[in-house]
Amino acid sequence: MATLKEKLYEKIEQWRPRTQRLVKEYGDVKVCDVTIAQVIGGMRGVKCLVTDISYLDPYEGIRFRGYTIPEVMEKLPKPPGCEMPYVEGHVYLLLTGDIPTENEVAEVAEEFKKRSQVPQYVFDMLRAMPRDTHPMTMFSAAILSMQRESVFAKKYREGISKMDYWDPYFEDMLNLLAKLPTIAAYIYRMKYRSDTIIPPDPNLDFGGNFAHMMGIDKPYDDVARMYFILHSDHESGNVSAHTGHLVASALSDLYYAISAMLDGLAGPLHGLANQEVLRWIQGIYEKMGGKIPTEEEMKKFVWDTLNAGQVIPGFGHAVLRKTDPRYTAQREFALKHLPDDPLFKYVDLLYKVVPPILQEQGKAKNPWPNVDAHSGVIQWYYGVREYDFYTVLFGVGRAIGVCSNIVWDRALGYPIERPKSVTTDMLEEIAGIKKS
Ligand code: NMX
Ligand code: MLT
Repeated sequence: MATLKEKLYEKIEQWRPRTQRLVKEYGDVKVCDVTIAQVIGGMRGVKCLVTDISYLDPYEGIRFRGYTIPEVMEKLPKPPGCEMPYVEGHVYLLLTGDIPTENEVAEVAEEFKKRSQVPQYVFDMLRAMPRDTHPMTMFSAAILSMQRESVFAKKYREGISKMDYWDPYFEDMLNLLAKLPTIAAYIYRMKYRSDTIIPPDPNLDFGGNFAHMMGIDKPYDDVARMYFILHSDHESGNVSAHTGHLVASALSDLYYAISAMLDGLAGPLHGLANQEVLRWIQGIYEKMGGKIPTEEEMKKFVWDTLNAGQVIPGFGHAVLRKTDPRYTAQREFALKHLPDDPLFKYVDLLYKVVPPILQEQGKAKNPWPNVDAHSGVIQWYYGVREYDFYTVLFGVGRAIGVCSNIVWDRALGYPIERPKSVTTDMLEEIAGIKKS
């Protein structure tokens, strides 16, 4: 059996000529026009990034390596007796584009096991931070603190060929991903469980071990697997993926890039929206004295939030124009495992009342729920009620996709990212409202 690295190299060798040919022979072919609204408006819809790891269709949602979420969940191997696939298998899929066999999954699991020991200085550093530091700050700092471990940074200093950059990035990827569940669970137990740390169990898979270190029983292992897979990748333009890609384009190593990508994920318009959803729902819950609001009462809460100039967290999207299939996957899980949970009933009610209100208000281009509208409810149900922590879970998952993308960025020799800016004067000239 070819190892993951051999298989990856084979794929890279096959892929390189396609990229090289496009640049050499078709480099002048136009991909799209760019309007002034796009230049000012966050580059929405500008096609200027390449990834083959996932693609986001506005109406269908995400496909990982060509597979929809239900297909990924069905095709990837699962631990015995579990509902959700091995995260290790998803790592294999994102990197190679192939559905792995059980043996290939076991190989990734073994690699993670060998590389999972977190250096003691990471824990020492976390313990030196004020305990009320946001968990995302802790998570990002923990990863940055390990930068000295980077294989790529060392190889670069020694003088490695550009064609081989992907190899030490791949080593950094496995070394880093292997440690993330332990670091995340450590932050959780240190901050929110009276500093009672649960050591890893080397016999468990990525998701199972995370659930074990969180101290939460089955089926939380499946929740963890589902969560990490669903959040892994969302093509390249979202803030976290784009930040990781951008930082690594300067040949900053993966520790720098993943720490930076987490900093982008920590914004309330991006990954932090999952904690904002819970905070917002809790506010309603308190006002209602714990009762489920009627449809009319809920509509009033939604309008009050909009009229106060705030966004409804968990709704809207820069690309999607339909309900996020990641939301649907979590909704299906909730319908099966927690149909009577009061918080689920809130989310269910919001699914009913928010889209027509956003449509009536007429501002949001997408009135439908995104992934963040649902994720907190499931965590809450299984006892993870400290919603500040939710974005860390998103971050563990997102690291898998962003690392895979960065390995491929280096394999295909993508250059340093450097778009061009213009001045307002120049835009006015282009618009014809000002003469030069
Ligand atoms: N509630 C209220 N207003 C909204 C919402 C919403 N959920 N979504 C968009 N709008 C507003 C938006 O603020 C903007 O207003 P204005 O013209 O006053 O600036 C207008 O509608 C047009 O925005 P769009 O073009 O529809 O959205 P955009 O692509 O700029 O932003 C989001 C996308 C996701 C940032 C935006 O929909 C939002 O703020 N949603 C709430 C926060 C959220 O759930 N974020 C998580 C996204 C998923 N993730 O994990 O990252
Ligand atoms: C994501 O998963 O990154 C979010 O849905 C945001 C996006 O795709 O823009």
